Amino acid sequence: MRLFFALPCPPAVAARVIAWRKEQGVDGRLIPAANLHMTLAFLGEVPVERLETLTALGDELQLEPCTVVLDRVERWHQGLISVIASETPVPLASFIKELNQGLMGLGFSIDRRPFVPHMTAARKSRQRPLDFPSLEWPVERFALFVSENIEGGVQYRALKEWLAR
Ligand code: 2AM
Repeated sequence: MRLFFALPCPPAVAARVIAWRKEQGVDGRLIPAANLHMTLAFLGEVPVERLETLTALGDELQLEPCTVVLDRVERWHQGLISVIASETPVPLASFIKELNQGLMGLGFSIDRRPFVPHMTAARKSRQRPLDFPSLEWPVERFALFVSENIEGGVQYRALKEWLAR
């Protein structure tokens, strides 16, 4: 199973991002509303037997409610349009530290690059949108997602969700 921990995008934020994409005429492969998320830790292919240890880790972790402010847009490799938060709220930074420590303790390899809070809005886009209006993302939950191939694309499905507390 191709797994990752992420923040599911709140519907109100998704609606704003989709409206912004339209206004800006963002082209390429637009990420469907239901797939919008912010990756916290990407695990890659994981044997199904390991699922229980991962959900147990999620049970142990505590994410304090906070607000991420998406405030700029960049065009990355292969035309990936990413909306970015220039700052990581302290509760989210400590959560990611604990998540990574937990994952390492379970033998998973983690991304060594510094965490940049971002959400992919489109891929294979030919140009960078001009700007992105500042947008608040209330962080109220995190989830363990599975990436599944479906007809005509990919679907990210939350296997388990936890409320911030
Ligand atoms: P992206 O948002 O930057 O595209 C599901 O595929 C999620 O995991 C996506 O959000 C994707 O990041 C991220 N992801 C996919 N492959 C990855 C990799 N090799 N390293 C880190 N994140 C990855």
